Amino acid sequence: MEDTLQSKVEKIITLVEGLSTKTTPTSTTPTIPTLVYFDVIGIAWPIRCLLHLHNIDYNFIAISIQQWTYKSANGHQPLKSAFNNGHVPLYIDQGVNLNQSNLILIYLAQQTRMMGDNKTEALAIESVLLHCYDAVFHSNGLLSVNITINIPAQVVQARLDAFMGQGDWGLVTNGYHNHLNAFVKLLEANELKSGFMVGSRLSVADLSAFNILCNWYKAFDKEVFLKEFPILDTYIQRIALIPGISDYIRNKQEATTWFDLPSIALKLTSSKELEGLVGLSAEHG
Ligand SMILES: N[C@@H](CCC(=O)N[C@@H](CS)C(=O)NCC(=O)O)C(=O)O
Repeated sequence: MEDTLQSKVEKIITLVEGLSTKTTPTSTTPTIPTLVYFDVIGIAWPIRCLLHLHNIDYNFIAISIQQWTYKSANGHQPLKSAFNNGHVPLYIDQGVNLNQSNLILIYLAQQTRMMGDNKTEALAIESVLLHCYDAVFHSNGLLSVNITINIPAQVVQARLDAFMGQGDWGLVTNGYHNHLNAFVKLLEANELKSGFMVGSRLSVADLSAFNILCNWYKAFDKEVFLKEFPILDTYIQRIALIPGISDYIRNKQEATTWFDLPSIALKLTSSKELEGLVGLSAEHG
């Protein structure tokens, strides 16, 4: 018999609680890492791409929006409550239990030599990671602009206007442009002019910047991105051509950038929005 939504949610909760209560490794801590996230690209793309680049095997527990938003009789979302901070991603291996995306990235980058070649580069990389975070979550970040569910239409429109730089709040914050101008400055601040965000080689800063620039911003508004930020387009095209990354984009990455339900968001809801962003085509369905 097919699992009901409730029983599926209960199973995932048992799984997650079994993992997340272990702050130190025990005999039952999984021997291969586990990553829990939504079944979308979202903010887990750089984590998953890094694991792919380094051939690190891991269990992926994918959560759907229906499972996440499932409410029990008391009106609570039981799955959300299973996470210490009420959010995903969650990453667990024999050494750590991390519930913050940037921490997961830094931890994995340290294990895989993707955190630069010295302390100065490591700080510059963190700075890029923090900016990537701002571009999604900070006021006028793309997430709050994109999400529409349960938000009155006027508020959705006002957020969008500000994000696109229109109206008083848009002029003050410079929305979209502020976020992307900062990426241009970060790229130009690399004195080595290597084409990477930091230093002379690929780092986790490039994985995170690629995700935000390509899968979020370019997918959200291709026209503005191409017209006003050609430097950033050249950058993402170059990063996409790195063999392990092309392989990840073509063969592994999930079909959607966000939830596959148009009623939830303005854009970034379907695999179509990912097509042609970097001149590679997906080889899977
Ligand atoms: N600071 C956290 C924020 C994570 C976060 O907000 N994740 C979103 C998905 S991208 C989430 O859990 N959304 C569902 C919710 O907050 O209920 C991190 O970077 O990991």
